[in-house]
This record gives sequence, C-alpha cells and structure tokens, in this order.
Amino acid sequence: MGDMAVMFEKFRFLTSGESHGKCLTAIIEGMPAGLDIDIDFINNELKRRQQGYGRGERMQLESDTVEITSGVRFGKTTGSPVTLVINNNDHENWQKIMSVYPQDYTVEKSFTAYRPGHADYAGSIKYNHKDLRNVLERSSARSTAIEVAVGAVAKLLLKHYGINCNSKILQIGHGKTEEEMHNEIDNAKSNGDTLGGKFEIIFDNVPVGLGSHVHWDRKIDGRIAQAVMSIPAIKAVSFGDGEYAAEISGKDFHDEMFLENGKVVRRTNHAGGIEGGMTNGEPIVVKAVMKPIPTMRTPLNTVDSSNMTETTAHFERSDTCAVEACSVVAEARIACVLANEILLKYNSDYIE
Ligand code: EPS
Repeated sequence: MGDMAVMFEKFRFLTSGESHGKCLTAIIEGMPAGLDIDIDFINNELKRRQQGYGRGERMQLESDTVEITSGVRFGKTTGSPVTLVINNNDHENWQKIMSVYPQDYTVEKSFTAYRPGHADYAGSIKYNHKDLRNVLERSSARSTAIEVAVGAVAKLLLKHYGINCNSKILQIGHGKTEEEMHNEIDNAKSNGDTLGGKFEIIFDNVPVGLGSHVHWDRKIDGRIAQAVMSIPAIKAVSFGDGEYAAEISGKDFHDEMFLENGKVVRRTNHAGGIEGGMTNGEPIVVKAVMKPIPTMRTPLNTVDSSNMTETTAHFERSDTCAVEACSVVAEARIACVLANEILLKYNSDYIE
C-alpha cells in the first residue's frame, strides 16, 4: 500500500479462515481507545446474518458467536488491534479434510467439476489448484460471518456518533411482497433452483462532507460501491434513484434546496445522500442486486477439469436464497467504510 493510500485508511482489517476450517478470524487496526464494546450487539448481528427465508442446512449447524482475543479490556477498546474469532462448529466433521499436515492427505471431498457462476474456474487456474476445494473453501460466503462481526464493531463506533442503519428487501425473483417472495423461494427450492434479489440499505444522521471530491479514490460513493460490489454474488450497486437516472430529466432528478429556519433542507433524496463523492447530510441510500447462488441442485452444464470432458456441476449443500443475509453483510461493509471516514474526519485516538 502506498503512503497516499495509508493516509486515507484509518479503520483497516484483514480476515482469514475457510468455510470448513477451524475458525474465522479478523484483526481490526485503527479503533480509537475508550469505545464501549457490546458483545451481545455483535452476536445479535451474527444471528441476523444466519437468518432469512431460504437458508440451508449449514445455518442449523452453526450458532455464530464472537470471541474477542485482543484490543478490548473491561468492555472498552484500548487502541490496540482488536482480534475477533468465530469458531466453525462444522469443522469437527472436516478435521481430516481440512488438515494442515501432509500426512493427513486425502481425496475425500475433493472435486473437479467447475460450478458455473462460482470462483472455481478462474480461482483454480490462477492458483494452479487441481482440487477445486482449495478455491471453494475461501470463496464460500461463510467468510462473510467474520465480516459481519467487524461491521458490528464499526457500527458501535458509528452509533457513538449518532449514525444508525437499517435495511429492507425490495425484491426476490419476481416477488415484491413478503408473501410473493416466500412463494418464489418455495418454488425455487422445489425445482432445485436458487434465487437472488434486490435490497436497500439506509444510513441515517450522517454528517456532511464524508469522502472528498478531490480524488477519484476518496469519493465515498466509489468506496461504498467497492465494499458492496465485492460481497459474494453481488452484481449491481446503485445510490438513491441511480438505477432510474437514465430516464429521469435533470429537473426531476436533482434534489432542490430550500431554507428552513436558516438551514438548507431538501424535500427529495434522489441522490441517495451523496453529491460530488461526499455525503450531503441526507440519508445514504444504497441498493444492491444479488445474483442467484451458483451452488445448486440443478445440474448445470460444465466441464470436468481432471479429464476435460463435459459433465454437470459439483453440488454441495447450499442455500436456496440468501438475500436477507446478504443485506446484513452489506450493512456491515458500508459501516466499515463510514467508520473509516468518521475516523478521518474526527481524527480520534480516543473516545470520551
Ligand atoms: C454459508 C456457508 C456455506 C454455504 C453458503 C453460505 O456453508 P457450506 O458450504 O458448509 O454449506 O451454506 O455458501 C455458499 C453456498 C456459497 O456458494 O458460497 C454461510 O455461512 O453463509
């Protein structure tokens, strides 16, 4: 990372872990000292990610809870790196298969038929793997559990500054009402198929001027888009009414300004709270579209990499629809971007 990049990265984190490995881990760097860490809040966020209509068997095996192994003392951050750990309950059944020791080598659970839509094909060529499990294990959406824990810590910081968030599912398949969405998921499940959908995340009470217009990589819409777009299975991200902006004229799209008690106010928020790559004080409104999960019971045509013959794709247990879980992950990812911007703005080493 260059000096310039580090200057604008205050809240940083790395995660590690595989879907069936021992645990998922994150180290957060840059948390100010003195912030109250509510572990129940973090665990409740993890629970939210595990829920949602259409989730599969894995979520019945896991009861994700966080262990904090550094950076917090007597309920408050110390300013040191914060380490978070979530154990994978299912690892117990995969100890040999995920072993780090060469003497445990086994071909059990290895597979060679690419899943179209997943990371298997490009990942195995890139890293020269014959066993596609080496790609599956890290590209699985299981990794989003620890990201939600990191996001929960970011949310605690944002809460301290009065910033809150909520999300809502807008569409699943063709369904727009809850009942229609559930029917769509039931139908997909009985056909061995999967479904994606669209959701909306709103962050309220955001100060004016997070992000910057001065460089492309400091624009907050770009940073949020990157954070949301890189969640597994996300294929589109937009702000406010951005998805309709091609068909709305300037007269109707831009949010006019008025004065109320000497303050600038808006009566619309088509921009989704961001103008010129900076927050404008209106709620940040992000919409994202998740594609259907590519691990599916329906036998999709593919190629077997071991003998280069045509075959049908590998199936491993999976969810029918994980859009609700994905919206919780998106909240977490955006919270991390905003936490970074808040720390840049207030430049705090500690919180009183
Ligand atoms: C997931 C855990 C995974 C999958 C799912 C999401 O666990 P397992 O592979 O043991 O079933 O259930 O991920 C995918 C299907 C995928 O293709 O990434 C989780 O914790 O959210």
